[in-house]
Amino acid sequence: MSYENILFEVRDNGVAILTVNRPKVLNALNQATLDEIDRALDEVTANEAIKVLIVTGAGDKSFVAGADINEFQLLQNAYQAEEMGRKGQRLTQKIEALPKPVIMAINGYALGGGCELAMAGDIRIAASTARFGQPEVNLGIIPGYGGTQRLPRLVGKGMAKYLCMTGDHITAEEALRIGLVEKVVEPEALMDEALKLAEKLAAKPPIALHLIKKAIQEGPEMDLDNGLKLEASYFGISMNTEDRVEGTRAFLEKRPAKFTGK
Ligand code: CO8
Repeated sequence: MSYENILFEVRDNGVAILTVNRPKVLNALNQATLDEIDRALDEVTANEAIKVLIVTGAGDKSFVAGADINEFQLLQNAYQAEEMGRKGQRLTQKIEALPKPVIMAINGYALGGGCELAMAGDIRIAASTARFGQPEVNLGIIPGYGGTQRLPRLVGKGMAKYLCMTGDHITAEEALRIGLVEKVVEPEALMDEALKLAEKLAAKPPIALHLIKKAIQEGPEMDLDNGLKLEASYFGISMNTEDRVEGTRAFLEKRPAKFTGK
C-alpha cells in the first residue's frame, strides 16, 4: 500500500513503525493524513506478523503540531466542523480498539490534535525535548479530537482544565510528573527505547496483551462491580488459550516461553 503523508514500515521482528511525515508543517494532521493513518491501522490489524505498532513524527522538532490549521478555512458551518472532529475522534478510538499495543514515541511538539493522538496510544515515551499542550483556546476553539475527555481521564480534571484553558505548553518532565507520559528519555535514545519496549511486548502472548488492553480501556468506564466482571470474563478467555498452556509449562520447566498467539 502506498502513502504520501505517512511512512509505514513493517520490520521482521513483529514491530511496525508509522511516522507522520509532513515535517514542513511540523506533521500537522490534514484530512488526507487522517485517512492514511486509518488505512495503516487496518494493515496493522490484518497483518498477523505485526505484533506492536510504534507511532512517531518525522524530523526532530515535532511529533504532531495539531490538526492542520489551513484546513479550518474549508469549514462552512458548525455541522461540518462537528463531523471533522468526529472523524479525528473515530481515528483515536480505532487506535484504542486496535487489538495490538500502540507505543507513542513523542519526538517533539505534541500539541492539540498531536497531544490527542498521543493520548490514544497505550504507552507514551517522550524525548526530553518534547512539548505538550492543548493550545486550541488560543485559536478561539476547544479541543476536538478527544482532549477534553482523555486528558482528565489521564491527569485529572483540574490539570486538564488548566492545560485546555491556558493553552500553555508543558515540558516532557512535567508531562511525566502529571501522568501524561510514562517515560522520558534523551532525544537520541527515543527510537531505541521505543523499539526495545516494542520487542519486549512482541514476545508476550498476543491474546493476553489484547485482553489487558481491552480490560483497562473498557473497565474504568464502568462501575467497579461491572469492571471486575469484565476482567473475570477476559481472565477466563486468557486461561483457555494455548499460550496459557505454554506459559505455565515454560515456567515449570524453567525455560523462556514461546508464545504463538493461539
Ligand atoms: N497546522 C498547520 N501548519 C502548522 C501547524 C498546524 N497545526 N503547526 C505548525 N505549522 C506550520 C507553520 O505554519 C509553519 O509553516 P510556514 O513555514 O509555511 O510558515 C511551519 O509549520 C513551522 O512552524 P513555525 O514557524 O510556527 O515553527 P515555530 O518553531 O516558530 O513554532 C509551534 C512551533 C509552537 C509548534 C507553532 O508552529 C505552533 O504554535 N503551531 C500551532 C500549534 C497549534 O495551535 N496546534 C493546535 C491546532 S488545532 C487542533 O489541533 C484541534 C484538533 C481538533 C480539530 C477538529 C477539527 C475541526
